Amino acid sequence: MENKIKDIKAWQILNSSGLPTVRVEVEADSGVKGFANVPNGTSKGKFEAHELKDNNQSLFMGQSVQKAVDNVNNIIKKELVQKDVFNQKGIDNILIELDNTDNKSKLGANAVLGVSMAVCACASNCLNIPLYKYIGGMSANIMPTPMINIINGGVHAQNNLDFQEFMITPAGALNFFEAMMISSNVFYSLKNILEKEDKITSVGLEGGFAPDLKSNREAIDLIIKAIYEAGYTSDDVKICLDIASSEFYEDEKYKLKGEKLELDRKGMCEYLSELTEDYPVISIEDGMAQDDYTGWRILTDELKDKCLIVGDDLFTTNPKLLKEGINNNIANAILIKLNQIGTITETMETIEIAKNANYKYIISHRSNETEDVFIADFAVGVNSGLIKTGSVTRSERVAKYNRLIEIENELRGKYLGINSYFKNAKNNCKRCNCHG
Ligand code: 2PG
Ligand code: MG
Repeated sequence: MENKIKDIKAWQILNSSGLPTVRVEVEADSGVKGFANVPNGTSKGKFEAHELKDNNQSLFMGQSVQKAVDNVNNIIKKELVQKDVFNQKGIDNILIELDNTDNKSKLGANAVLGVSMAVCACASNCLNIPLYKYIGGMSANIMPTPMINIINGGVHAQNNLDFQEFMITPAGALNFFEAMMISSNVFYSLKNILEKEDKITSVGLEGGFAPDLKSNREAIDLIIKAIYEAGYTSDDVKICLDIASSEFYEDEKYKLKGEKLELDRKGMCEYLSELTEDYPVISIEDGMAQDDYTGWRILTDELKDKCLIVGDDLFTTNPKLLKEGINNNIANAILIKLNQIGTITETMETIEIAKNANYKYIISHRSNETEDVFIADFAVGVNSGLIKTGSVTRSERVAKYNRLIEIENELRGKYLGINSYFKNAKNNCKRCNCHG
């Protein structure tokens, strides 16, 4: 069976931050189309694939992506027309060779990924099957557990919190929809608490609240209080953190504004370790900076049996970097972002490497998103079991959750909850006496 690509078009659209990104349409011979929008990061890893921007200050303050769009319309299209839309790997390899750089800097990862995703979407539409089924076939049967961002800090908000994302994960939920209900209940319980304490309830880039607080610990205390006031316990709802520590690592020191601390790598490791003792923290992402490999090794040794140690900036979804990390016993989980590497095939390769090494893999959004729900289907298709895609507010985030609700209704997929991914999870809540 074959269905050749007839046409490829790209144009600029706006992302959730009101800045331009790439949208691609791929049309097959049969007239069936597939679309994809490319997301963009704010706190980017050093080794991420390159997002090509025009750097012309008179166009969207230098942020326009017309060059990437032109690369799709003029260079990529010529090479892919008449190619079989079902040959994802072959198409991705043509894209990789055409770019021929280590980080997709010639054509732009935004151009390349837009095409790779739109080809995949077009192929599933040609077969008239849902995208998750096209990606995962019969083995796509697990609903992911969401990690839901309820407080934003770091470079995702204009507040004084150092950590970028304070998330909850409803461990006790029976299914995906219930997980969303629990998360929404805790979100509104937190809103109530913030209002009572006269704190602002405006939100950051990913839809979590962005109050000014005294410390990262205060943020976690408020979340614990919100969990209990919503009628749950730390058995039902656990905490995940994206420390995004590369953003505050300077001169080999971790500089925490709120706590007014300057920690060396050992100190930072102890600080994080204490958080896991005091709170039901089940996942720590980028606890150490991308340049602090020694710090990563210490952190992994210390915490690998207690929680997920997730590499985001550290691995940037790159198969080589992940292999290196595995060989050095660094982390035990990886965050997967398609635009960090630039094609579906390479992303799948990284996931295979993670699976074989028994590393967990979490499918993730970017801080600047669109209404595209590709990653919801992708998470189910690759059986990730875990997804991080923002708060329960802001439509570009909620669109992914709503797609997952739709998939759950259709698939009746198994929902495992985070405890099944991490059996050693503890229910500690030593510091916070809010629940009596
Ligand atoms: C992260 C992401 C997504 P950004 O660090 O994990 O939450 O943020 O897209 O800004 O890199
Ligand atoms: Mg991150």
